[in-house]
Amino acid sequence: MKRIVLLLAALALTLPGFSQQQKKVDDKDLATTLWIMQDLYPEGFTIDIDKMEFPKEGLMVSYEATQDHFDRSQLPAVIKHARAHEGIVGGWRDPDTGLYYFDSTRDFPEDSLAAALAFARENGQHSVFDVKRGINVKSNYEQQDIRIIYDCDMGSSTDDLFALMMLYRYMDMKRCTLLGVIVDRMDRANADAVDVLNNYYGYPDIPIGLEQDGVKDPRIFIPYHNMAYARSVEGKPLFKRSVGDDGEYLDGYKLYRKLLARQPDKSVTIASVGFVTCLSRLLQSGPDEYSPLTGVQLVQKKVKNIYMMGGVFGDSFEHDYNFTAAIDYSLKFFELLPKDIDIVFSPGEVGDPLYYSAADIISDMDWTDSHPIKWIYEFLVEDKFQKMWDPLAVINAVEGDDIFYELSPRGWVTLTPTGETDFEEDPQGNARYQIPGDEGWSDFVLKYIRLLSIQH
Ligand SMILES: [Ca+2]
Repeated sequence: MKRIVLLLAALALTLPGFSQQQKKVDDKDLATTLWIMQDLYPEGFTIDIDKMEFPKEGLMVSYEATQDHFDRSQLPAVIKHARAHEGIVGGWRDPDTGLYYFDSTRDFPEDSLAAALAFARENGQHSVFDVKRGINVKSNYEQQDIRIIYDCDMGSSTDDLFALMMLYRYMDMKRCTLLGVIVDRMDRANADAVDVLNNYYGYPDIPIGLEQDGVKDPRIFIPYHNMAYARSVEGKPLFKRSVGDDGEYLDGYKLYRKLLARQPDKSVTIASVGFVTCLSRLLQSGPDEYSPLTGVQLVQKKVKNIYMMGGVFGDSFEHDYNFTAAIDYSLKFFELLPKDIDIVFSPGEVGDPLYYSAADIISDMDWTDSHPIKWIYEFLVEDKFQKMWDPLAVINAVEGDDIFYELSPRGWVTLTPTGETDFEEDPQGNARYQIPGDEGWSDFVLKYIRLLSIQH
């Protein structure tokens, strides 16, 4: 009978108005109630025990001090710690042991992911729980020296912008170093757009290269390239720049050569989410002022791996755009790329279900009136959504191959003159491709991108 009464008490916690009526809950009753809540919330819960409310947002990290508390007799210690700190208790079931754990928990604002992750690592916690999105963000990654060159066709689809935004956020989280950005879509306005983003996200000195002999008149989905020249009603530039209107950009392949020459051997990861014209010209290049090596030798010596948005594999019937837009360059790229460099393809079908709507984009950026991506959505593309293709190559490049993705077996990829990517399985091969995830996976990845989107 008592159990039923307590069950009802625990249920009442979910009712609005409960907190008003019953501000103070005796710690003894609270312990019993929390104990019963494991049956009510088999998936876990987070509760503010001072207000007796379920927080609606925030990033939750357990304290190390209350680790391994799963027994009824340990609950008073959890409550005592929580009362002395943020007053938040989390409960969750470990799927491996089946045990239900209770922790005193610290909450961070949802735009403070870097701080939450740092605290999680200090406290030996594997993850940070985002209450609003219902996702866990891993914190126990191995801190690696990941040096990335980002190669994009900025100025058309906005997923190139979001992928770059993620790289800045990964930089904030000390998870990678962005060595440079290559813009493989001709027209300096596209490089100027990157100049804006570099400044906006606090990395004004990241070098930018611009393709000067690439795809002629590629199609443009969303004409946002003029964002760099946006003005206020008073005629002042809306966004800060560091290269500016008079500055110059190195030719894309030249910047590759300059950056690669200075890096340790086999240390550079390339995330390529546009055309491969700059990469192709790099591979066809000869010695110059930056390096006595040929392009092929330089890539072989310095590049560790490539994550590339493009290709059509498996059952997909979609046409590839990134390779076919400049097929001669693409064929050269596939021909010249040294065979010992790992390459992971991210085919369009993996990102197809990841719709980021204009309304969600604008609302995720409601913390500021001045934001270049928000500006695009407010003034140019109000009613559209964007599929998040390009971030998938970037996430893979930073998070590694074992965490987010199911990858194909190894093999070799050859490009046909009509732009098909033929895959031949071989355990010795250098190529793999991402396998599309299920609905839950797509939902999780989109939420993760959105969580990074709101950081500032
Ligand atoms: Ca792209």
